[in-house]
Amino acid sequence: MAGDAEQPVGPLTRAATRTFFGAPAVDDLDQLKARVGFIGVPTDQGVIIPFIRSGAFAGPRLVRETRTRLRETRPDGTSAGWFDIETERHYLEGVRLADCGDVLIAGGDVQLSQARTTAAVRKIAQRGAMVVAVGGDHSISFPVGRGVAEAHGMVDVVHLDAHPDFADSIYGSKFQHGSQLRRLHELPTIGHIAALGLRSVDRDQYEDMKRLGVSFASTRALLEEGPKAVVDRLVRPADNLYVSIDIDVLDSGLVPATTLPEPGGISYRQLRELLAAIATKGQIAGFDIVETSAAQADLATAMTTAWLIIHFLTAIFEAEPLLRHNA
Ligand SMILES: [Mn+2]
Repeated sequence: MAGDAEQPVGPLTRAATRTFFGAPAVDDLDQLKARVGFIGVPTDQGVIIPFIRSGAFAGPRLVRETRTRLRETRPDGTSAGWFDIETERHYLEGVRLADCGDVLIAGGDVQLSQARTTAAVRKIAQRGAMVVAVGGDHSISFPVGRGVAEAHGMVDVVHLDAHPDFADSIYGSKFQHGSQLRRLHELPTIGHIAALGLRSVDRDQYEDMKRLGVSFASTRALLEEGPKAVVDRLVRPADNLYVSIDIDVLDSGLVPATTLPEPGGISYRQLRELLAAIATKGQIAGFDIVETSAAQADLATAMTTAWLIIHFLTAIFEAEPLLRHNA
């Protein structure tokens, strides 16, 4: 009955600042004890303005604000997981997640921001957590991948993107969102690289990838061969893998609020298949998901980003017993 003071009305408030999927916030990385450590990297200083609009700084906030099925935390601090009606199974239950906050970006000082990003990520990885970095523009994958690689000694990289991001430099800059894969390639801690889902590529970057031993598959190859066959052909089994997901690998119709939307991309289902196949090739030491932008703010893109994180984590944890069995 309306106005009945005895009626329970449930919780009255919720925390002002939402964390990724409701995971407990961890302020002191030295105290981190989690299987998965989320970190926001809210910068778009790598976007090649003015030709491309910035706005990807907002990615971590947009994803934190989404509401998916993976949102509760049990009293012991582990995740309550999520139920998937398609398989009639519950996933990620009991996994300890943590939101490590955002890297403190130093406006106007890309080198300092990148040094902080690497140091934060290295610490999360050294504490034994899988790093899940939410960008930000794609330039963050260099400092994030570097931090993961330093913590593990060596990682192979899988780059999922409509673009190769393999330019040595663009307009005189080596640290924007079209060169981070090239910078990773130069590190002694980075092993084999596979770039999948390419469809908007300069010829010189295509030649450089061939010359420097980067494996690659076009969007067309993914569509014709199927995601699993491409992964089996190009992604080598490895002890540790770093996966970089540019949301623009998807068809632009699915991610209208990404920084540089490209038509003719793969579907959400095909990307899930791709990620599930990659998860069987080796332990995922970390992954990033980038270029969710507020330039054309769109909840659909943020929801796509959030669900991809959940679906990839699910695939990783489903693949882990198989990896142990094969070892
Ligand atoms: Mn990219």
